[in-house]
Amino acid sequence: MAQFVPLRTYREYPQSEMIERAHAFNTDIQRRRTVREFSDRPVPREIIEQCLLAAGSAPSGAALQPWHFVVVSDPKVKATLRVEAEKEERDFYNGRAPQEWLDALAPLGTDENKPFLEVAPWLIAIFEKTHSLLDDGRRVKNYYVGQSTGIACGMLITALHHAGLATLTHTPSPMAFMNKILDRPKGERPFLLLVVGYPAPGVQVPDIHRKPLDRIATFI
Ligand code: IYR
Repeated sequence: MAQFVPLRTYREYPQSEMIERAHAFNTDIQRRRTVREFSDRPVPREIIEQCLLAAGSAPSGAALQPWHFVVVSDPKVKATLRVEAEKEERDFYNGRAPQEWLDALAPLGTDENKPFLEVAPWLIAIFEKTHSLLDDGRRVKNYYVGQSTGIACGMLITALHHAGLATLTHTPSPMAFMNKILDRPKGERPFLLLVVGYPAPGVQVPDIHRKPLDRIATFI
């Protein structure tokens, strides 16, 4: 049965303040860049926890929250993830990926070496769940699992950026090894592996640019 409570958290701003906030947020989020070299400087767990709670507030199909985050700081687990990811990536870069895909990746300068999986203080493995276990013990199907988990990941990346951390959305493919290493059941599919930490000192990023508004949006 549906049960409702008053919406107490919504906050309206004067229009001028809304415009200012929209500009300020865009300016700040435009500073976000994916980095592929991380510092080993430690990052307090409390920051990760708060960002995960922010991510967990994402909208989801039937509000079933079809995601699970495995947060890794154990050096042994990170080392194992690196070994397994690099195995897949070696195959990817040496035959599995079609030339067209490798050409698309060329501007990013990526290769099969993934030292960041051991260097960065935190790895967050995100799993999408085909089913949820309700509080009453019933197992139910989840809906819009990819969209929901994608939104949660976007919010996680945004929250981490807002906190002052850098991320790398890493998608070793295939990612089945993540279930084994991180002990997740079959009903949870690896979605992505987020690398989190401070950027390495002096890190460089690809000289790529974001599309202007008229190439990403149409107003009708
Ligand atoms: N998974 C590989 C390849 C890769 C694919 C895409 I699409 C990227 O945007 C970046 C990399 C890797 O992580 O190197």
